Amino acid sequence: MMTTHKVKSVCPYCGVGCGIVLEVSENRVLKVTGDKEHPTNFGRLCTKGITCAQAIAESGRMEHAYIRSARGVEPRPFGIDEAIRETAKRLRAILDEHGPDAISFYVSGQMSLEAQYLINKLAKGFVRTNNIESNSRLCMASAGSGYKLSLGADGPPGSYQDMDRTNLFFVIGANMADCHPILFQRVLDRVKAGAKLIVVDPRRNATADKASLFMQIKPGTDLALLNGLLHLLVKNGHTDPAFIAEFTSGWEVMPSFLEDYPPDQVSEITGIPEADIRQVAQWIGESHEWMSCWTMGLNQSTHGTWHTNAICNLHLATGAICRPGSGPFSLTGQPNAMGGREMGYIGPGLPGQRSVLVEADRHFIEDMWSIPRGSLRTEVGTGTISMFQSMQAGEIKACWIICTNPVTTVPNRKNVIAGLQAAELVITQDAFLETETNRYADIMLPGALWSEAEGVMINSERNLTFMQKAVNPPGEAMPDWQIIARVACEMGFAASFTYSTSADVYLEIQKAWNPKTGYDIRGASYERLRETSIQWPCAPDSEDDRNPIRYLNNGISQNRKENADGTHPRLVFATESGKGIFLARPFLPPSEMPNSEYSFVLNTGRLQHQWHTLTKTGKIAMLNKLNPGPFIEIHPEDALMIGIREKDLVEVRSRRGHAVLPAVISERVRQGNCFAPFHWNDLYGENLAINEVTHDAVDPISFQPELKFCAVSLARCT
Ligand SMILES: Nc1nc2c(c(=O)[nH]1)N[C@H]1C(S)=C(S)[C@@H](COP(=O)(O)OP(=O)(O)OC[C@H]3O[C@@H](n4cnc5c(=O)[nH]c(N)nc54)[C@H](O)[C@@H]3O)O[C@H]1N2
Ligand SMILES: Nc1nc2c(c(=O)[nH]1)N[C@H]1C(S)=C(S)[C@@H](COP(=O)(O)OP(=O)(O)OC[C@H]3O[C@@H](n4cnc5c(=O)[nH]c(N)nc54)[C@H](O)[C@@H]3O)O[C@H]1N2
Ligand code: SF4
Ligand SMILES: [Mo]
Repeated sequence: MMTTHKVKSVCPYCGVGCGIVLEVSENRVLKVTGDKEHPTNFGRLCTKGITCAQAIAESGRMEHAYIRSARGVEPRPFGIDEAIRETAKRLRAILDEHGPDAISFYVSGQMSLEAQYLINKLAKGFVRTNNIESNSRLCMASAGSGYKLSLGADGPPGSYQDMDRTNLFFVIGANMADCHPILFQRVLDRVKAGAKLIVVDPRRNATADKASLFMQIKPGTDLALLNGLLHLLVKNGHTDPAFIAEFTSGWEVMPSFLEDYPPDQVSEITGIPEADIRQVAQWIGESHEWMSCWTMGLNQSTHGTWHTNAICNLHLATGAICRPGSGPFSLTGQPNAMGGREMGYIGPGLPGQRSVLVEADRHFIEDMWSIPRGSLRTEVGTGTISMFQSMQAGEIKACWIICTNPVTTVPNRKNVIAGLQAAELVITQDAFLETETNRYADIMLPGALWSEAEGVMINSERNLTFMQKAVNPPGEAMPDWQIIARVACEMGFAASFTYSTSADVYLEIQKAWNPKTGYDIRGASYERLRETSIQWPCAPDSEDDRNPIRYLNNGISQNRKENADGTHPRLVFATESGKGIFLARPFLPPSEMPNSEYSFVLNTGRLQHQWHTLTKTGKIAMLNKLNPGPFIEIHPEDALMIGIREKDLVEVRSRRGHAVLPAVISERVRQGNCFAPFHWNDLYGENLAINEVTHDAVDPISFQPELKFCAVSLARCT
């Protein structure tokens, strides 16, 4: 008789982080259901969640390591031990000959916390380079740097529970209905109970369809709107002067700065009717509790950091932060991007929300890793884009890519391809054999998938969920953390990378408690996590699984602050002064504006039933039926003007390259704008890759590229 058992885990797709239950029999997952006890989804799952186990088996998995004897030839399978030795030997040779900065790492928000921690430890502590980037640079870097400047530390101050109590949702640059579907269900439950839903987006997406008021903004003009709303809140007497006085600094300059954003001018810049701007300001001002949710529409911009600052300004000015039902809530893209940010896998980061640029942080981590003081370097790079440029220039000679597919997902991707071609050594570590990036690899290492190993993932609201192992990895595939640890050992760092289980790695991570930011997972042991998910800050002996509000001055996870008069403030932000900081951020146009030759604005993004580069969802019949193929959305007036009909092949051309996609004529986009999903790439046909076209100008603070806005021409293919 067939016996089945159940294991608990987390959905490996979006940053909502839904709990799942896998029904397993004879090394196969038979069924996936939502975990009714999980505080994120209470049993609900979207289409991707329900089907998430289907890509584990018979889906083109990489079951062995592969090595290419020369560029461009077919790779040959190798034993995993031999491939790990070869990887280590070649990395070590480059390190010895050219020094630490000849090596680079490009990693992912879809790896477990343990793998993210180890790769950063290897890069910064042992190879001793800060050349480590992750796909979060394309995703959450702006939200992270914005939070740090406004509130002192990365990560949202509130939690999903705010959604059950708020009176108004201000959703800007986020298509929650498609990209965070189960969280959006929670939003809609609250809307049914009377809360308002404001949606700001240039595209009338599925989220906008449910809005109480939809603002179809001109792309790239969000700063004018955000400043304009604060202008009206001030004029309407809807700010909270007591909160501003006690918990913030920098307000002095705001009223005069905001004078430049009267509603008539904001309407002119943004294309939103003045009455709507006034209405939304009135609603926000009158809402007892209100929260904002944003994602790539604001982050993927050359002013991404400023967007987060402008949102924080609104919350600090209305005192709607750090209390149930209110706060600036940046939604995370990938299932463990929050974990990666906490581990410091973007540029200068160190574990526990630390940075190589801060001496005390370096000393703490040097001691934790038992390396001499002064080992950690302070020279830092300028992001993913420039890392691939340094490869092209020959400065970086090796790149180890784990759990990400940059040949398709980095803007202006020709630079990525040229960088990989110029590098002496390209290592990819992926769960699947056929990916666009694997085509450029010298060594390919087979990673186990989420359900094939133990580990932890942390979602948008700082909630840690344990992934139990459900099945064995196929062939010689191995958990990512273990491949990293073994390569590190072979490189000569065995004293610091010998771990027998992921639990050992996690025990080390728990030491990274940071009393400055409140980052604290000391109380979230593997033993406890096996029973239930836990939200940080979580101090040892803490009994609550849920810790929904940060920056409380209770002296538990964060240092307690005392005022000169001996009193204790209720809230202390992670800034030097302990106050939230107002930052006046003027509206500036995007960096690449349309002109007569490239007269349209291209917007790119996601569809509900596919995931990024399709290595997983593209193999699932149910999902392919729902979102079958690529397209470009064009407004009917524009289509008429350039003579394009439904399904015609359209050439989308920019200064950098072109793609050819079938037309969908749609009023969802504004006139002058077009939209294409970026899911379908080289494996699905020629000229599909939209990142041939996109541009790679970056935000000067976060180094996040402006993926949501570039100038293109459109023409019917003849
Ligand atoms: N189904 C599905 N879900 C996913 C993913 C997936 O691949 N598939 N990926 C996950 C990841 S990693 C991420 S980062 C998230 C992304 O989640 P989202 O950011 O919600 O998704 P996107 O489609 O990238 O774009 C969001 C919205 O930004 C809008 N936008 C473009 N330009 C502007 C602008 O100038 N101003 C404003 N206000 N809005 C603008 C777009 O029209 C779009 O509606 O989704 C996660 N969830
Ligand atoms: N034009 C445009 N481009 C974009 C965006 C956009 O909005 N527009 N969004 C950007 C954003 S926000 C993001 S997050 C990136 C995402 O970009 P990527 O990270 O490049 O996209 P994925 O397809 O998720 O790539 C994950 C890779 O890891 C592999 N993999 C999956 N699970 C595992 C595992 O457990 N172990 C290992 N070793 N490998 C695994 C998959 O097979 C796949 O090859 O794209 C960015 N690019
Ligand atoms: S909402 Fe996100 S985490 Fe939840 S089931 Fe869907 S894809 Fe998975
Ligand atoms: Mo993302």
